[in-house]
Amino acid sequence: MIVGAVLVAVGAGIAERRDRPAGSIVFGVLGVVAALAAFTRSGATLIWTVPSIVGAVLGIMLLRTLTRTVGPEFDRRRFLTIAGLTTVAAAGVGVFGRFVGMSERKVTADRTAFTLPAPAEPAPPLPADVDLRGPGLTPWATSNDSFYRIDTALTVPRLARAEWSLRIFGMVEKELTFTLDDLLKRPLIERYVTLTCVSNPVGGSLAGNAKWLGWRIRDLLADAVVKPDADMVLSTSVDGFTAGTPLEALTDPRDSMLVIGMNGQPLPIEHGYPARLVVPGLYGYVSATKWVTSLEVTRFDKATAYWTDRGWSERGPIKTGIRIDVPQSNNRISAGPVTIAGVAWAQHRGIKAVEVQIDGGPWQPARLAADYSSDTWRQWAFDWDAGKGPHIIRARATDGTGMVQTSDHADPMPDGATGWPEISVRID
Ligand SMILES: Nc1nc2c(c(=O)[nH]1)N[C@H]1C(S)=C(S)[C@@H](COP(=O)(O)O)O[C@H]1N2
Ligand SMILES: [Mo]
Repeated sequence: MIVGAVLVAVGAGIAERRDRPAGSIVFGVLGVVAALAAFTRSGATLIWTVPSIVGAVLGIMLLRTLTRTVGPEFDRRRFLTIAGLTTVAAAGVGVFGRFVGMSERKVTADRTAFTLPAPAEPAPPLPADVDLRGPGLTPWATSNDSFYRIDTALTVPRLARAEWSLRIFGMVEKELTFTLDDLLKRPLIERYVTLTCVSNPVGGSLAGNAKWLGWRIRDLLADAVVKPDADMVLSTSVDGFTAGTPLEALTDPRDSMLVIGMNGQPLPIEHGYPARLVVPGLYGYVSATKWVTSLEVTRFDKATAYWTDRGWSERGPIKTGIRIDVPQSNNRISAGPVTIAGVAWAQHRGIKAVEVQIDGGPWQPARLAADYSSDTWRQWAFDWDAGKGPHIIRARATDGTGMVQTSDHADPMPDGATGWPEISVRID
C-alpha cells in the first residue's frame, strides 16, 4: 500500500506540473473513494470519512504549492519551509495515531487481566503417541503464535470484555442478550478442534489445531428456543464479517462452541478476543466468526453471508485434506532410510488410513499416529528406503467413512480444493 501510494503521488506530481489541475483531480478522486470505503464499513459514522477528506485537501494544497516551487526559478527556501511544515504536520498525525492506539493498549491490558475459569468438562487427555514429533513435522497442537490467520479487515477490531455482548435474535421464541458476566456463570467445556480455511490449496498450511474453551452453542440456542422452520444461523462480527452456518451443525451432538480461550490463554486479539465461534467439520468462512456479537437465527433462503455474497459456496463442509511436511523439496537427502511424514484431516469424519506412492508405483500404507478425535487432524509417517535420483512422492487419505480422497483437482473456489499433494525430491 505504501509503495502504491508513493507511485500514485509521483504520478500525480508529474501530471500536476504538465497539466494543472490533473494531479489535484487524482487526489480528489482518491479522497472521495477512500471516504466512501471508510463510510461503508460496518459501524462507521460520518467522522470516519474525516481522515480521507483532510488527507485529500492537504494533499491537493501541498501538491499545488510544491509544483509551483519547483520550476525554472526554483525557490529553495520556500521548498524547504513547506517540506518542514509537512514534516511537522506528519508528526502531528503520528501523535494522533498514538492517541488512537490507546484503545489498542487498553484492550491488550483487558486481555492480560482476564483469568480464564477452569472448564467443567476438560478436553480428553492426549494419548502419548498423538504427536510423532519428527523433525519438520507439523506439531499436533498448534501454538497461538503459529496459528494461521484470515481476516477481511485490515486492522483487527479492539473490543474490551465490558463492551462485548452476544445477541441471539431472529427466528427464536425469546430474544436474548448475554454479557460475558452472564456467560461466566455457566459451565465451560474444553475441546481440541482443527480449524481449516476453504482457501487452503492442496498441500497448503491454512489449518491449525488448538484447544478451545467455551460454551456449547446448542445450549445458548436452546435458551432462546429456535423456531422449527429455521435452518441457518447468521453470525456477525463487530467488523462486519458474517457467516451462515447450518443450524444443524450448531445443534447436533458435535460440540460447536462460543469460544473465549485458545490453548489455555484468553483468545488472542487477532483470533477474535473476547469471543468467537468454532464449529467442528465446517470451513472457517461459514462458521468461525471472530469478535462475534450476534447470532441471527434465520433461513438459507432469507439471508446470505460475507463470502457467499462473493461467490463462495453456501455450505462449507471440510473436505478430506492431507499434507506432506517432510521431506521438503529443497532438502539435501542422502540415499537410505528417509521418513516421509505429514498431517491429514477430515473433521467430523476422522482419518482411517493414509497411503504413500513413490514414482507412480503402488499405494503403500503409512503409519498413523494415535487418533484423538474425528474433529482433529492426525499425523502420519512412512518409512522409505530412498534410492539415488529424482523422485515424486504423493500422499492420499481415507476418511472415517471409508472414502478415499479424490485425485480430481479442484481449486479452493467455491467450496474447497481437492487433489493429491505431490512433492519432488532429489536423493544424492
Ligand atoms: N470477523 C471475522 N471472522 C472470521 C474471518 C474474518 O475475516 N473476519 N475469517 C474466517 C475464516 S475465512 C477463517 S478460515 C477463520 C480463521 O480463523 P483464524 O484467523 O483464527 O485462524 O476465521 C473466520 N472468521
Ligand atoms: Mo477461511
